[in-house]
Amino acid sequence: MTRVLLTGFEPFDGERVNPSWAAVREAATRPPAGLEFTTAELPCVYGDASAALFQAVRDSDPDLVLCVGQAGGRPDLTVERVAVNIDDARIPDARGAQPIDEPIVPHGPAAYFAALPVKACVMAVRAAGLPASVSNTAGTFVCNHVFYGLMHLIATERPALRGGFVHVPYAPEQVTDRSAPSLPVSAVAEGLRVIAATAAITKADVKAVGGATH
Ligand code: PCA
Repeated sequence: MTRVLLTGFEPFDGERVNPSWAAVREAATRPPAGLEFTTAELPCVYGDASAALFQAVRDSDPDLVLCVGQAGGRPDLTVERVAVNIDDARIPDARGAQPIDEPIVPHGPAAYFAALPVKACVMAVRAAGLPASVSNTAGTFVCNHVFYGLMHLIATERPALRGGFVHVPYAPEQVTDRSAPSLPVSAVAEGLRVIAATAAITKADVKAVGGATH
């Protein structure tokens, strides 16, 4: 059995739902064969979010961690390639903090790559009939903060752990009155299952086109 920790976020920025947590919860009701899922909901708060993640890692001692967050405006599941060592908030977090240009880990590496076969994960989601792509920025808000915290934990304390970050589109109910892309939560949940199953069995990433010109 591969133990997988899936995390999602609480709603933020005035939204009533966060599709990341809704999809994680739904995915966990039907884990793929050979995988055992545990879940945690993270607060949208700098510092507290990674503390909650680290506690969940201690509690469930996973082999693989997939952190998931909402990326409103993106049309597809995006598997993040890189976490950067910077907090630069465009909006305040759920506790009102708005750090500007502060390192997440003082003197830590500028960036970490995901410990995930990102291209293989993207290809597998597409093969399952769902839209996905590689993303080269997880932003500089709480999602990137948690992603960098996870990668720093792997680099400094848990070298056997694999993990990374997936951003997901709005749920349809969030965009009924605006023209923004969305994906049903059940489709996102299926994509997360596929990513977890692919990451669990893929040791070396595939060489496939997935780069960006900008
Ligand atoms: N998305 C935000 C934080 C929480 C979430 O779901 C982000 O992309 O940073």
